[in-house]
Amino acid sequence: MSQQENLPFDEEYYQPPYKAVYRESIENAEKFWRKMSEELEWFYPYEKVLDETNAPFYRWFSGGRINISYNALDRNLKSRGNKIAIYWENEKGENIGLTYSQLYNEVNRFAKVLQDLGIKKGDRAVIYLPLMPELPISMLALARLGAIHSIVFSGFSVQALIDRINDAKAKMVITTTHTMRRNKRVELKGIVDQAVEQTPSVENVLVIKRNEEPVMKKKDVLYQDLAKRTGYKKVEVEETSSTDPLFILYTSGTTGKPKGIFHLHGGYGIWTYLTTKWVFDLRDNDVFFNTADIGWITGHSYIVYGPLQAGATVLMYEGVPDYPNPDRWWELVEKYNVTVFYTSPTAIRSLMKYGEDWIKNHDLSTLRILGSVGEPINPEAWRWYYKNIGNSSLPIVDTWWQTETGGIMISATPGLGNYMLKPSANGLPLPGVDADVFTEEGIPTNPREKGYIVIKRPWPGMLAGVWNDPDRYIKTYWSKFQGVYYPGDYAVKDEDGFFFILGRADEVLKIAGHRIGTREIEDILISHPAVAESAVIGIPDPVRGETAVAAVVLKQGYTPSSQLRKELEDYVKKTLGSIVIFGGIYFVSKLPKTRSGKIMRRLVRSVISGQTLGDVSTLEDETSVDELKKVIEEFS
Ligand code: 6R9
Repeated sequence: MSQQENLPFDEEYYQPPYKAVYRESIENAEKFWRKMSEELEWFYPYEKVLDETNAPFYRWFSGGRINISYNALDRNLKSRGNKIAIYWENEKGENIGLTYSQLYNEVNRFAKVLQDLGIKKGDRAVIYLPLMPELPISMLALARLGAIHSIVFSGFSVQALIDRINDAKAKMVITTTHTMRRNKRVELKGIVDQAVEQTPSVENVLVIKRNEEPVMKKKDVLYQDLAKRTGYKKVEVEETSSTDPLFILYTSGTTGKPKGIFHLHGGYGIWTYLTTKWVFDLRDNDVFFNTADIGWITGHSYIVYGPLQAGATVLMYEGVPDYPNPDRWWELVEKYNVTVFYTSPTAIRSLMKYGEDWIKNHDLSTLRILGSVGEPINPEAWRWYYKNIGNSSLPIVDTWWQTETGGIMISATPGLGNYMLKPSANGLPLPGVDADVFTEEGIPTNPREKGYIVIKRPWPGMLAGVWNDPDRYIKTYWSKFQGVYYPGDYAVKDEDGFFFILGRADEVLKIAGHRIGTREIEDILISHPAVAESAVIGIPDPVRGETAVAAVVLKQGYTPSSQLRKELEDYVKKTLGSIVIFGGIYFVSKLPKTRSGKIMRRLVRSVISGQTLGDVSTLEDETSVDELKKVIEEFS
């Protein structure tokens, strides 16, 4: 980013202790992690820092007993009982504040209700809730019992819910009637009702009542009824082992079937706690506003588990940034004296278009650190954020990480004195993160040469595996290069060791920062009666980062029309979720394929984005490419 000349990026901005801490974490790993783990409370000490006997199924702090919900609540009760843990506000300005002791009480009451419904250690429950207080409450309650939560983002729809419930064999679904978006009602329970018709493992649907009477179905139980009967009682915390699963979060990969990434109480607990402190530097008087949804990993780790274990105050906002006006977030920053603000490049770009007047009327002077996550941030958005929200003086931590990594891996670390920012760079690896960039052949690239980012040793926040699919775990993450973790992103590293993440190296899209696989969209498209075949690719979008474009072959008897195009779009949104945003659907009579019949998505992408085709020697029928070109020309 050429406009950042005034930014500090020379040696003197390496304040201690980042360098020393990083060096210690690599050279003296065992001792380092022993020391770090002492900051949390253990029921029983672990035997081994890192158990490598079943690599790559590495296990951290094995033999120990620790519970993340206990560390977030019980541990903080003693010193911070009366401190606000969670502020919540919605579009209308309705709000509540829960202190650590109130949150503790709510979580215990919720846990008792769950227990009475037969939920016990190891059981899975799917949570399908908007950003309402019961979302973190139910997570922490399940974790308290040693049960495993799997949150499905409320922007997903019926099919996505069915697939996740069935893969996890969830015993329970926790939901509510609806949420409000731009003053419009968004139905949730109706979607659950449809889904549970196809999910035999579900015994109960626990319905949380909001301001309307839910229509109850046969498996439904009303939370408020049970909670009233239960009252506020303490529920014994389950002394889970470090290696017991805490949650499964489904994420997209290169096939149509989402992967159940699962994380464990010990390693994930320590990683989210430490990274919260290292990156966001949270102290006792901070108010942390993370605009992510808890349905994605960013919310799991940095609305709930990291900040609450660190004893911080978080702000949760149920609504969109530009309703009722485009200053909704700045209003909240001012009202709650937010000090650390974390958002996505897409959100920044969507607010840029409204101009700066919406910011000027608000006092943002409490802010001290800004963050970005989810996709690479483009220079214009960075500059706008830095200048208008950061008053040309605040550090922007551009945090690179993934569902799989549990927490932030590469970023500046103000909590360790490292404020060093470089144009377009994510920053340096966090302590314990042994990152590098490899060529296709698996050797380190030269400085500034593009390659694949890799992590060369296990770290505590790493995924424990893919639920029900150990082979996929090995194949996806540990097979491209021998013995190192492969995240699937392109990157470069410069001569000072700074990493620049360039984007996905696989068939995964980031639409408005939301991760979705092209194959998942293809699978839904071909389940529509009119569609015979489809190839979905991503194209750049000025606001959303990327959108999905589909080339579709229709079945006999169907003819292309703008009406059918609209119908397919709606069908995908209704079935998979509203997060899928199309940049175009093109009807063709055949797709470019190899002689062995494989769809050549690379060629579809080249044609649609107007790039040169590259190697076409395996293409079976060149007219397929010509036709697609023609269709696109006609369309535009
Ligand atoms: C946390 C999260 C992971 C993918 C990741 C990468 C992209 C995330 C980024 C970034 C550049 C950043 N990504 N943060 N790219 N700069 N600061 O987003 O998790 O939804 O699993 O997505 O997002 O491509 O591989 P997840």
